[in-house]
Amino acid sequence: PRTIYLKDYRKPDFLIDATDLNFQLYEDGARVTSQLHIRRNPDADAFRDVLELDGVELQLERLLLDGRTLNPDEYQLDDETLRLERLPKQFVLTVVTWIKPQENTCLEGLYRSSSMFCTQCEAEGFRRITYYLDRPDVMSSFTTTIEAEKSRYPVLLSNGNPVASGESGDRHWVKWEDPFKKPCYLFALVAGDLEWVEDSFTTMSGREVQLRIYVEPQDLNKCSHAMDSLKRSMTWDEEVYGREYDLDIFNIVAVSDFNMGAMENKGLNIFNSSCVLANPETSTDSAFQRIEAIVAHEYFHNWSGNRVTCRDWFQLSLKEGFTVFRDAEFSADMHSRAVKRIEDVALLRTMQFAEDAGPMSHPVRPDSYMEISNFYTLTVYEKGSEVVRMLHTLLEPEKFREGSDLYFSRFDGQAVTTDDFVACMEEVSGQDFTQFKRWYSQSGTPVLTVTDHYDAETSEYRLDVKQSCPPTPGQQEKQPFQIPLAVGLLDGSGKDMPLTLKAGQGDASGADGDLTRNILVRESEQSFVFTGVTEKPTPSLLRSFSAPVRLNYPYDRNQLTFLMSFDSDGFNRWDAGQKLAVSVFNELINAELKGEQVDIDERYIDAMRQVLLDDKGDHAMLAKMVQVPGVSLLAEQAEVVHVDAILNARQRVHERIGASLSELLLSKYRQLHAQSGNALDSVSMGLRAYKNACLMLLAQGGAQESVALAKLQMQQAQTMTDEFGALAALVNGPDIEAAQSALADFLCKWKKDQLVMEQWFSVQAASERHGALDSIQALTAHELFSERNPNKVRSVIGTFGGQNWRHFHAADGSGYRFLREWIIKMDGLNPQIASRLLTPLTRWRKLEPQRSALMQKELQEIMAHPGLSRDAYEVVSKSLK
Ligand code: B3K
Ligand code: ZN
Repeated sequence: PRTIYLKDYRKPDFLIDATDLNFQLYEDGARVTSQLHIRRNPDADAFRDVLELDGVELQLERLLLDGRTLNPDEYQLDDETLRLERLPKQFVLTVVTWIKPQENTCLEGLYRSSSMFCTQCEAEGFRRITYYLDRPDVMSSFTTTIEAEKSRYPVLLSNGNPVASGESGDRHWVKWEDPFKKPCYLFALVAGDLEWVEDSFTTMSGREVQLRIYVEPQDLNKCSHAMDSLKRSMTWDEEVYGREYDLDIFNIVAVSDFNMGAMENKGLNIFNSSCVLANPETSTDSAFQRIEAIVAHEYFHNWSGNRVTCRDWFQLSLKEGFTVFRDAEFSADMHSRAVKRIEDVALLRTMQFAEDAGPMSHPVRPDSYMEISNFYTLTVYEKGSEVVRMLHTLLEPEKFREGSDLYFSRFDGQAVTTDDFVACMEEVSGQDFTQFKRWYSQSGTPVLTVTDHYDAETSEYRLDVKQSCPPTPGQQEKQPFQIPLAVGLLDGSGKDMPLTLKAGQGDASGADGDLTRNILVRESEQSFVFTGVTEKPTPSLLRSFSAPVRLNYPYDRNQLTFLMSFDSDGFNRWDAGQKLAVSVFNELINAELKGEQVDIDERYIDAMRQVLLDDKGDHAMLAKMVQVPGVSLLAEQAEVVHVDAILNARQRVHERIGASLSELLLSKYRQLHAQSGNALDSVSMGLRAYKNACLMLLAQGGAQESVALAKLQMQQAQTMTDEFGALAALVNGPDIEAAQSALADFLCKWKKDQLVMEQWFSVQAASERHGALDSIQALTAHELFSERNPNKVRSVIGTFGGQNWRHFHAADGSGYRFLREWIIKMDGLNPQIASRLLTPLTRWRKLEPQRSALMQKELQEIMAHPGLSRDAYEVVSKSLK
């Protein structure tokens, strides 16, 4: 496959001013007639009179130029392009293609999901619908007419507003018009027998918008949460960014077969049903929160993505990083800011850091790709969001808002770059972001190594900061980054000391006397001196995770327990606990590798005890504080991953928590259970989260009491959070029979609900006890499993490879072999899904030698497979390099 480079970007030679589409949908295929109003691009870099339209798996039936049918010798056709030369300055091209949505298993372009037709065009799916300039910098006015059998497809939807409709015989049609120009990746169409819930929203300028969520009839009772979330998002974007919705209609459709979470098509968002449908009986609190965030994310794209879009796919983070930042701030405003930050950073540290240290490592703005679908990554999304967050920190909220206003007004209706975005932030703030922009171009996770020195005589406290960044593919040497490092200094009683930075010793945001300052690290080595520091402080560094870096500071465990109790920064209180836990784990792991026995440091158990004794803290936060670091985090932080040593250490820690803290966990559980109820507010959710965390710790610690409690909780549960929390505790608890019978009961109760069953699949696939390879194989043979449904594949195969460390990494290589077989099977059906399943195997270099060799062997097998997709080829070849 060919590699595409950012440096080769050229403006399009032709523009498509208007795109008129007509779809005739049948049971055996679809006829697409498109009329393209094309003209030469006056701003083309060096105009070439060759029109190359993208098209994949299309059957071309007719081609007309200004109404005249072209003969096959007047154009060239190959597998991926339709080429025309010697064209007039301006013309209408009519293209008629026949496509087969029924046979489309890659779920890009137009395909069938249950009994409906739907589309997914980002990034390059539109070329599977008709020949087109399938690139985001070609923006066009779309009209879409959909014609289908009336009884099977009473609902016909596309972007914009319906402007006409009609019937003839058993068929009917609807014509949609989108008043906003858009690139074709934002095109959408849905046809099906759907029902809907409806609501409305009045925008800040008083316009009335009709809101609808379309679902299959059985899901009508699962729409209200998404609808409420949508209205909250609309209000928030008006209040925080001054952004108003711009069409008269906003539609959401839930589909069950979908490659990702959701898609922000103009005026017609299409969602994976798991990311929009919820009610308390069937959905956990985490699902509620995830749905709220995704609904918001897709809605926010209407400005950050649709009104202002990307020039090319290298700029993907322009819309994704910014929109993730926007949805994270929205969630922080709706719930607990510290808890949201903890969740996001935990994801970044376990998954994005691993990606950035692996063979697919790439900058937030990549400079090359083979298959763009492989670049919808944690780096582009989550690290991209961290980069926008740092700009927000450097500008502070008011200036940042000015910058975003400028960005939206200057580039409205255009396709632009991350440089254009940063330029707006420079312009309003007067800051120079030349160095900052390395965050977009350099890959890898920077490492900050901090040491300190206190001088009692001068009352000066100095931080010595070194930064470095490990080599990544294609980037051996790195230039220093500009890093905002948020610092607080605690006195002996745990109070923040006012901070005064010594003149001439680097910059920091804020003012002298502030309790947190963002010092600006710009050099590879740099010192910062605080004056008037009356006693030796305990530093609280990288507060709220002010930059996406690894921080090394030689904390001793007493300092960490001190920070856990007293840090005024909630995120850092949690992080101190994490650091303490990780250091205890590393001690256990290293001892085991040397064949030694060490005791678990009592200070860790004591710190957990203190958390459990805390009666004042926020429950959602305490639930995070009692969590034991997962295998993925420990693996990411290790130089070489010794799976058995990590699993044994976790086992020991859980048993020890069980032995020392069961009484306390039990009483905490009972106390929280009595209070938690089934309301859906943040406080009740926090109570349930904490309660279920206690139950899980009891189960993992082997406490027999956990079995009876979980059974009872499951029987009496009025919310899925309680029901599933109990099931998970049984599945991870000491009584195998109790777990089996709970799984059977749960299946019996919920087998009609696909989304609930996906949870049932994944709780088993992740389980050390119930997820041995033969059980996983049985799950893939289950009647409710389907290899055509990405959610099912993710919940079994994806969960097994990503979370089930014990069995996926079985020493005989059976887990690796199983995954390889599934990757090859899926690659023939759905390359995007296959490519995602590859991730755990790409980490082979970090494993100890035996496992590493076994994993490498499977990658080589995949590589040798004939007809491998471009998606899988890119990941496998880069992983083996
Ligand atoms: N923009 C889509 C992602 C499309 C992925 C295509 N492979 C969802 C989102 O980020 O909002
Ligand atoms: Zn997005």
